Amino acid sequence: YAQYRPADPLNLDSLLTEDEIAIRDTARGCFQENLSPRVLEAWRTEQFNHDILPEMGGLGLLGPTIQGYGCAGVSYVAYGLIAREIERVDSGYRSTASVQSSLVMHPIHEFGTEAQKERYLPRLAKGEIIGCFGLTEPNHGSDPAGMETTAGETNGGFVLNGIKTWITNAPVADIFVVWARCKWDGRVRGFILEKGMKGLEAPVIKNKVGLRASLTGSIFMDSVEVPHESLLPKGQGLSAPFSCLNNARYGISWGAMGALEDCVDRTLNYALERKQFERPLASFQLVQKKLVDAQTEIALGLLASLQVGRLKEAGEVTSEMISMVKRNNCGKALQHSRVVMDILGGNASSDEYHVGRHVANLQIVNTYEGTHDIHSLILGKAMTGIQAFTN
Ligand code: TGC
Ligand code: FAD
Repeated sequence: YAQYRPADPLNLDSLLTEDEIAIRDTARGCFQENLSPRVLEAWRTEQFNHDILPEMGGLGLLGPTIQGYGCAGVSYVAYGLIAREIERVDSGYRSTASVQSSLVMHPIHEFGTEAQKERYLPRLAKGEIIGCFGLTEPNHGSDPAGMETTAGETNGGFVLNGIKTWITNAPVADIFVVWARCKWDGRVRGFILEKGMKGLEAPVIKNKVGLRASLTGSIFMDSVEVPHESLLPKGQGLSAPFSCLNNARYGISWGAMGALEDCVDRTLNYALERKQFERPLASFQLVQKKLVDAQTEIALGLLASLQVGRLKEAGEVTSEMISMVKRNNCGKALQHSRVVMDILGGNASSDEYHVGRHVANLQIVNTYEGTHDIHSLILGKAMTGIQAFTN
C-alpha cells in the first residue's frame, strides 16, 4: 500500500498537473505570508486593504482563466485552487477576488466589445482598478427575474434607475457591472458604470456579522446617464448574469473547502496541545470523530470540485453540476466548521482562534450566489422535472 497522508487523504495532488501544483503553492505561500497577518485587524475594523488586489494581480491571480489582456490563461482547476488558498485565510478576501475575476472580468470578456476588453481587462487583471457586480435588489434576491432596475434609451445612450444592495466591493469600486431590465424590449442586459457618474452612489453597509474583511455596499442609480459604449452587447436575458454566477459558484465550491481546512488544521493543533483529565483533547473519541467527519467532507468536496473543473475545461459541465458542488461544499463547510469549533471550548469565543470568524463567514457564503435551498430547488427541478420556485 501507498503511504496514507492525512493532509491529502485521497491524494488529490495526484490528479493535478505540475503547473497547477506550482500555482497552488505560490498562492498558498503568498496568502499565508501576506494576507494571514492582516486578517484579524481587517475583521475587527471592517477596513478594506487597497494593497490586496494589486498583490494578487502581480502574481497573475486575477481573471486567471482568461487568455490575453494581461491575464494568465490558466486552467479552471488552477482557478479553483487559488480560491481555496485565499479562503483558507478568509472568505471575505476570496469574495473580493472572485467578484473581480468571475463577476466583472468574465462578463466583460464574454459579453463585451473589443474596446471594453482593452479598456478594462488589463487594469482589472493588475488590480489597478476594482470592479463590482450588481444583480441583487432590496426586493429581489433569490428571484432576480423580478428586478426593478431599468434602462431606458436617451439621445446618445441609456439612462439607468434603480437600487442594488448587498454588493461586494461596491463602496470601493471603480467600475460597476449592473444588470437592468431594458424598457424597449423587456430584456435584462448588463451595463458598465464608472465611479463618479452623475446620479451614481455606492454607500457602504457597515457592521456586518460576517465577511467583515470585505466591503459590501448598495448601488443607488438616480437617472444615471451612460453612453452606448457602456452596454455589454453580447449578453441578453438572465442567462447572461447567470453564466457569470456559474463561474463564481464553481470557485466558491473550492473556496469553502479552504475555509473548512483552516478550521480543521487549527482545531487539530489545539486538540493535540490542550490537555483535560491529564490527556490531550485529541485522545478523546468524540473529538477524533469531529475532526475525521470534517476531514472526510473536505476530501470528498475537493474531489467533486476537481471533477466539475475538469468537465468545465472539457466544455462538458452543466449549471446543475455547479449547483451541486456549490450547495454541498458550502453547506458542509458551514456545518463542520461549526462542529469543530466546539473543540476550542471557551476559547472559541476569542477571534484570535479564528474559527468563529470562518463560521460567521460561511453563513454568508452558504447564502450568496444562490442560497443552499435555492440550489436544492435547482437540482430538484432537474431531478423531478417539476420547478418548485413558484406555484
Ligand atoms: P429561469 O427561468 O430558470 O432561467 C431564466 C433564464 O436563465 C437561464 N439560466 C441559466 N443560464 C446559465 N446558467 C445558469 N445557472 C442558469 N440558470 C438559469 C435559463 O435557461 C433561462 O434562459 P432563457 O434563455 O430561457 O431565458 O429563472 P428563474 O427566474 O425561474 O430563476 C431561477 C433561479 C431561482 C434558479 C435563479 O433565479 C437563481 O439562481 N437565483 C439565485 C440568485 C443568485 O444566485 N444571486 C446571486 C447574486 S450575485 C452574488 O451573490 C455575488 S456574491 C459574490 C461574492 O462576494 O463572492
Ligand atoms: P431571499 O431571496 O429573500 O431569501 C430569504 C430566504 O428565503 C432564504 O433562506 C431563501 O433560501 C428562501 N427562499 C427564497 N425563495 C424561496 C423559494 N422559492 N423556495 C424556498 N425558499 C426560498 N448580490 C449581488 O448581486 N452582488 C454581490 O456582489 C453580492 N454580494 C453579497 C455579499 C454579502 C455579504 C451578502 C450577504 C450578499 C451578497 N449578495 C450579492 C446578495 C446575495 O446573492 C443574496 O443575499 C442572496 O441571493 C439571497 O437573496 P436575499 O438575501 O434577498 O434572500
